Amino acid sequence: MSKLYEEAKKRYAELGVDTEKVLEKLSKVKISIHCWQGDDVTGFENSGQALSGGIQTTGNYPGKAKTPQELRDDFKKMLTYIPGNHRISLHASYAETNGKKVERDEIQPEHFLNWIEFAKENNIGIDFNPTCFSHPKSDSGFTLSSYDEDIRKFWVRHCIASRKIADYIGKELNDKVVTNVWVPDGFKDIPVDRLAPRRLLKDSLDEIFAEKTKYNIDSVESKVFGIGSESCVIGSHEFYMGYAVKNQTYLTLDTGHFHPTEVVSNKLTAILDFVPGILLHVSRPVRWDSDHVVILDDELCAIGQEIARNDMFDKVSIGLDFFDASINRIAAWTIGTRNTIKSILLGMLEPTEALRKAEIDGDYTTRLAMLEEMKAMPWSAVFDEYCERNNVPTGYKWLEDVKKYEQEVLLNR
Ligand code: RNT
Ligand code: ZN
Repeated sequence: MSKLYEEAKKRYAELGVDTEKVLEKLSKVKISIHCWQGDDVTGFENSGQALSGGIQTTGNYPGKAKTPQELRDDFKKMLTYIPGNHRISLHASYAETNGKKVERDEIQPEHFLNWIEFAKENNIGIDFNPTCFSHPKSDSGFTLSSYDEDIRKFWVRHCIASRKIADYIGKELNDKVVTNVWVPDGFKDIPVDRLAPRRLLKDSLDEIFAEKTKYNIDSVESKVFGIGSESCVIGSHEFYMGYAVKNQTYLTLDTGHFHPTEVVSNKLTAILDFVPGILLHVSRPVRWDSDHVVILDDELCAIGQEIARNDMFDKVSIGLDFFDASINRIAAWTIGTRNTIKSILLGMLEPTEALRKAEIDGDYTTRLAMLEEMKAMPWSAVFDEYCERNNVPTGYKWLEDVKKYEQEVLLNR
């Protein structure tokens, strides 16, 4: 135990916070780390199809993973910098088909056996996502809400196949797998009919979720706009919130998918009691982009506080969704994931009961004073201690190792 930690432990104890209990609790929090930061959302279909669906990676940083093995190597490397035990979120487009062309509506569990093996070896869970973009059948900008019945049905079949894969994975790992449905559907310019496509999307979702699954958990993700869907997104927040409440699916809240002054931290408690669970896509919006690398900003801290204060860990699944191709991808993953863990730790280190008491008593002076003092508490010593106990680097040390890996592995690709 470091001197700094000992000191921090005392300081927190004075406020009634037991850092040992916090570290114990933190060790149970699993982050669902997205696989797609490692290869710029390319996947392994080798179709030559560019990333589409109104999301974009920019930058050409060398060393991106081009094969499933490279992606797994990089993911594994990244995990050595992350304290705790976590999960990997896969997209259907990361299927391994042995060079054979397998259409998206025909993917099978067998195409994910290497990923299952990888998860078992590294003792991590898996979450899943159908891939309804970067495909000729999504070129019109519409998938599950398409007026073209062939196209709509194709994507329905793809999502059903994805759920079956998720269910299989769950059975293999004896674990729940959250399958997140996000579609890019929307209009660039002002549509005449917003209702019909929304009804089509609803019908598609009903068809997709018709069959019961055992290990799979369904979730639906909204968006406010995308590139090419600036005027109307079919799967908007109200649409999916209504759908999730009515059908009791999980609701995915991507922190990059709302208006600039709207925050997900304020939505968690509003929705929590009306859905079986929430999947977070922790991200960072910057102007048109919803997917910058997550930094430890006010909103991230507020999310950590909300989850910790209300002990929502059972109902909120914390997933990540960002992709930056202009910096070292392993570093991007590490920064965003460590920050997310830090935000949870910060939330847990709060003397919530004392703060709540001040609030109930109407003593907002104390509440504000305490909240501000908390910002300068020695929480980083607690984070370092957590890293040390988990045998992962503290401070900047992970970066040196990333640079070494870049020289030895990434630049030779
Ligand atoms: C897109 C959604 C979606 C994707 C990933 C790749 O705006 O956020 O979650 O980013 O599925
Ligand atoms: Zn997302």
